[in-house]
Amino acid sequence: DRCQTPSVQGITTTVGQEQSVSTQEKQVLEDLEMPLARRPTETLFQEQPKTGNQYLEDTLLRSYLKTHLPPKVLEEVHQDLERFGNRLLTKIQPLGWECELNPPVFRQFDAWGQRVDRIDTCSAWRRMKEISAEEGLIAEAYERRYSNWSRLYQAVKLYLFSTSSGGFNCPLAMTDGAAKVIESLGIPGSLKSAFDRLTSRDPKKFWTSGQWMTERRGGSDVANGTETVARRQPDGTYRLYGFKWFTSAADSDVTLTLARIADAEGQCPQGSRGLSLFFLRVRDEEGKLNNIQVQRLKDKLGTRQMATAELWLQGARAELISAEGRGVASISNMLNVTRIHNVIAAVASMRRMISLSREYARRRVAFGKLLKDHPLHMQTIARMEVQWRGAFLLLMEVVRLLGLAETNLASEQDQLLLRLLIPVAKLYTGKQATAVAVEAMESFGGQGYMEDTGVPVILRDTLVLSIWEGTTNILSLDVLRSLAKSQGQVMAVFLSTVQKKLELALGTAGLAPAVQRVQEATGGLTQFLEKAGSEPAVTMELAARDLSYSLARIYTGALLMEHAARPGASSTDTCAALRWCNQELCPVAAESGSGSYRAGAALQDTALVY
Ligand code: UCC
Repeated sequence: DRCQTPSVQGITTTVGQEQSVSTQEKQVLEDLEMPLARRPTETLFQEQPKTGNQYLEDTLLRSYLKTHLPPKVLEEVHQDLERFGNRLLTKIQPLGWECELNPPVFRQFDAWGQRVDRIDTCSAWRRMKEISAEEGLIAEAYERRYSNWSRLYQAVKLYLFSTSSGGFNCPLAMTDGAAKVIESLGIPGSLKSAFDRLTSRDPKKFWTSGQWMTERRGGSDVANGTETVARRQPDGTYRLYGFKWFTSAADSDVTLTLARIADAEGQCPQGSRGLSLFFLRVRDEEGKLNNIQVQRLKDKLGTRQMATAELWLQGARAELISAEGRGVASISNMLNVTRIHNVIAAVASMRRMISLSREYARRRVAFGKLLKDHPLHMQTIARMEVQWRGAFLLLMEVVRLLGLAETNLASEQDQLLLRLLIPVAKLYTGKQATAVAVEAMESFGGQGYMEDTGVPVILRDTLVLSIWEGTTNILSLDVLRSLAKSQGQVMAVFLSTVQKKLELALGTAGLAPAVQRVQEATGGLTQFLEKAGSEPAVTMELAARDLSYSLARIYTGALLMEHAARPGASSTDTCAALRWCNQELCPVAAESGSGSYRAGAALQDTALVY
C-alpha cells in the first residue's frame, strides 16, 4: 500500500513515498487508469466534496467545550449538539439550498390593480423560522438554564446553523438584538408579550424582528442620516413618517427603528441627541401592513434568500421605548448583539469553506496524486485553518464574556473587555472570512466558480460581513470610542488579560517563541499609545484600523496560546499558536514608525488618491 508518485509533465512531486493510501484513495487512482471508453462521458472526473456532522467533525469546538463547560452542562449540550448536527445535515441543509433557489418575490399589485405589497417567501424559509423556534436558537440565550454558559451554547448552535440556514441567520441576529434591547429595558409590560414571542420555542408563537436603521442618506452616519419623524398621538403612541432605505428580513413580525420626535410646532431636534428608539409591529392581526408601503426589494449581490426592502412609513403606529434623544445609545445594545452574530457568521463561513476544501483535497487527483498529497496545496489550506482557529477562539471569548455580563457574573474589567472586543472581533473576522472564502473557492479550481456547487453562494453571503452592521472603518472608530469612553481603562484591562494568558502559556516550552512575539507586540502597542496621547487627534483616527487589527491579532494570539497550554492540548494546537504569532502582530507599531499617522500623511493619502 505505498503511493506511487509519478512525475507528471515535468513536475517533480515531493510527497507520497511513505504515505499509506486508503482503499477509497486507491480506487480514485486506479480509476484514472480506466480506458476512456469505460467512463461515463457526461460526468466530470471530480467528486463532490461531502461533509458529515459538523459538530462531531469540529475538533476545536469540541475541545473548547470540553475545556470550559462544567461536566454536567457539557454532557447535556453534547447530546443536543450531536442531534442538531445530524438534523442540520439531513434536513436543514437541503432547506437552506431551497431558500437560495427560491428567493422572495415582491408583488406590489394584485391582478385587479389593488396595491397589496406582498413579500412572498418560500416554504423552506418559513420552515426555517419554525426550526429556529424548535431549536431554541434565540430562547436558549434568554432562558439561561445553563446560567452564564447559555449564551455560549446558543452561539455554538447558531454557528452550526449559520451556513445551512439559507440566510435565516440574519432575522435571527436582529431578533436576538431586539430581545436584548427589550430585556435591557427591564421588559416593560407593553413589550412583555413581544419579548415572550421573540424568545419563544413554540413555532406558532415565535416572532422575528427587523432593525430599520438605514435611510436614504446612508447607513453609517445614523445621527445625520435619519430623517424619519415621529408624531405623538393623544393615546401616547406615535406615528412614524419616513423612508427606510435598507430593511433586512422585511417579512419580520416586528422591528426596532429610530426616528426624531416632532414638537408641537412640528420641529425636530437634529443630530444624535434628536434620535429616539421605537418598537413597532409590521402587520396587524389580519396581516395588513401597519401604514407601511414597500417600494421594492433590494437587488443584492448575496443574502438573496432574504427579503431586504425599501419601505415608506406613512404613519406607522409605534411605541417609544427609549428615553427621548437616547435612540443611538439604546439601539447600540441591539447593534452589539447583531455584530456578534456577524462574527458567528464569519467564523461559520470560514469553517464551512475549509471543511469543503479539505474534503475535496481527499478526493481530487491532479498531477498523479490526491490534492492532499501536494504540500503547497496543504500549506494553503493550513493557513486558512490557522485563521479560522483564531477567529473561532475570539468568538468564544466574546460570547463567554457576554454570558457573564448577562448573569451578573462579569467583573467591571470583563465588561470593559467585552465592549472593546465586540467591534474588534466584528471587523477582524469579517475581513478574515472574506479572504478565506476567496482562497477556499480557488482551492476547487474552476469548479469552485460554478454556481450549482453551492460554493459561490457561501462566498457571496460572506462578502457582506465586513459591510453591514458597521464597516471596518466605522468599527475601528467604535474601538476608539470605547477607549475614549473608559478613559484608557479598557486598554489596561486588555493588556493585563493578555499578560495572564501569556503566563499560562509560559509553562509550555513549545510556545516560547509565540509568547515572545506577543510580548514584543504588546510592548510596541504600549509605546504607540503613549506616544499617540500627545499627538493631534488625526493620529488616532489614521491609526484606528491598524490599531484594531493589532488588538485582534495580539488577543487572538494569546487565546490560541491559552488553548494550546491547557491539559490535554495537542501538538496541532501549539502549531496553530506558533503560526498565528508568526504574522505581524502589531501593525500599528510598525506603521507608526514609518510616519503613516502624521497629519501630513493624510494630505499625502488624498494626493495619492486624486
Ligand atoms: O441595519 C442593517 C442591516 C440589517 C441586517 C442585520 C443582519 C445582521 C446579520 C449578522 C449575521 C448574519 S445595517 C445598519 C447597521 N448600522 C450600523 O451598524 C451603524 C453604523 N454606525 C455606527 O455604529 C456609528 O458609530 C453610530 C451610529 C453608533 C454613531 O452614532 P453617533 O450618534 O454619532 O455616536 P455617539 O454620539 O458617539 O454615540 C451615542 C451614544 C454614546 O453614549 P453616551 O451618550 O452615553 O455617551 C455612545 O457611547 O451611543 C453610545 N454607543 C455605543 N454604546 C455608540 N455605539 C455604541 C456601541 N457599539 N456600544 C455601546
